[in-house]
Amino acid sequence: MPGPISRRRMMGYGLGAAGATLAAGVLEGQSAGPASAQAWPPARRSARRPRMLPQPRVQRSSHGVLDVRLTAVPAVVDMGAPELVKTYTWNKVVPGYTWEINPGDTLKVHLRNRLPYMRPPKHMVMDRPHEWTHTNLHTHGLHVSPSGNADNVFIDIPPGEDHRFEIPLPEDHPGGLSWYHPHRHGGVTQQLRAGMAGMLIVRGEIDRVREVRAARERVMVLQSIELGDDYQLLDPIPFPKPDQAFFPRTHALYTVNGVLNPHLTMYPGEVQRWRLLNAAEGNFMSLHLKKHDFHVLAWDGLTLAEPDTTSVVMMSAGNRVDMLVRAGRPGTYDLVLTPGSSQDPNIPGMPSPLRGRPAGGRCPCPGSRRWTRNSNRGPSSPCMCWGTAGRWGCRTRCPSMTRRSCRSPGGGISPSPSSASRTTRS
Ligand SMILES: [Cu+2]
Repeated sequence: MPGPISRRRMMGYGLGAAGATLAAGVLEGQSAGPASAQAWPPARRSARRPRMLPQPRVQRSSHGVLDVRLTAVPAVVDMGAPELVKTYTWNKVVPGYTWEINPGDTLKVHLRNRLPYMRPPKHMVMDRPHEWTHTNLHTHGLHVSPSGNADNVFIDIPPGEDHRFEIPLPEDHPGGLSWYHPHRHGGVTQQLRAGMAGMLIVRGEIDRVREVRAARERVMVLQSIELGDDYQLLDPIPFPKPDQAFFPRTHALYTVNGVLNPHLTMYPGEVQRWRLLNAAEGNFMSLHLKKHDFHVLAWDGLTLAEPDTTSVVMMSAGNRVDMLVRAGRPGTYDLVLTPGSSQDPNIPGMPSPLRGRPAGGRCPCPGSRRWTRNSNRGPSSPCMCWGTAGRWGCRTRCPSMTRRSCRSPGGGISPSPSSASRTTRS
């Protein structure tokens, strides 16, 4: 691992260019799958939007211990979507609280599973969704023991039961970003797409660099919350029919700290430290801030030898990025999030939000073989085409689909996303 960024390396290092609008879109698709078995309170309209970027509540260690209670529980959450969202949460919030801890500390978690009871499946197949309301805890990124009552992903906590985890961190644990999420096989995807994830910050040397310490910190947990027609989490379908998905959904909400399209304000010239996590299940997320650069300090909790200046960061699922951003001239700038997925939507059982009536037509993308358009949603509905060269091709919205935006070789995220505020995924 490269050494931490020293103060000397930081000096004379100019940060590039403001007020930023975080853009995380709503994807509309067609109805899929049965209603959830969960009995939700009646849906109400969501309030106030757009809104300022909230920060998850922080739980800090004291006297060498971070002792928290973590409850897996269904809740109704206001994400700024057209309706309130009914989903599974940690402690009734999405994302979960931010945990902040020091090297040598012990993390104690009293996990209570209050998700709905499920009957054991008649035909349990290991690689299909099963017992998705059982849970456990993984501290993704921590260099800790994977056995006993520590970061043991084989622990099973059925609904109604509790478990006490005790996870000591080594004294020489590097500072950086990790995160926590359920890792109980059979239900990981279901609980991640519900929103059960939180940031886990280990403080360390990088935090003591004066320029880094001076920057105001903002945590940004990027998620893809997958929901049915009524904005409720749907149950998985372990044995889907050809036109069904394992994980049915009609809405995918790309949220930042649990809300859609939040706004963030900075003073001109102000430097902020943005600490990002891609907690979406199986989604890449590409990010860039209009007319600004990112100065990346660390990836996945590993501090770089020197800041890496870039205009785009591409985060795979589970990636964490720590960066400095300097606001430029006064104005409003979009922080554009372009999601993508390696899952080919043509494979039966794979989640496809765009499983609409194929409208036909010749695909406008060079070298591609198929073009499907969700014809129910009018001319601005998302469409996509798949290249023959790769597992997945470009995706953009019909009206602006151009040759240029489709030229990513072998598939990939379109280099010129068509919309800042509405985004699509496979
Ligand atoms: Cu993980």
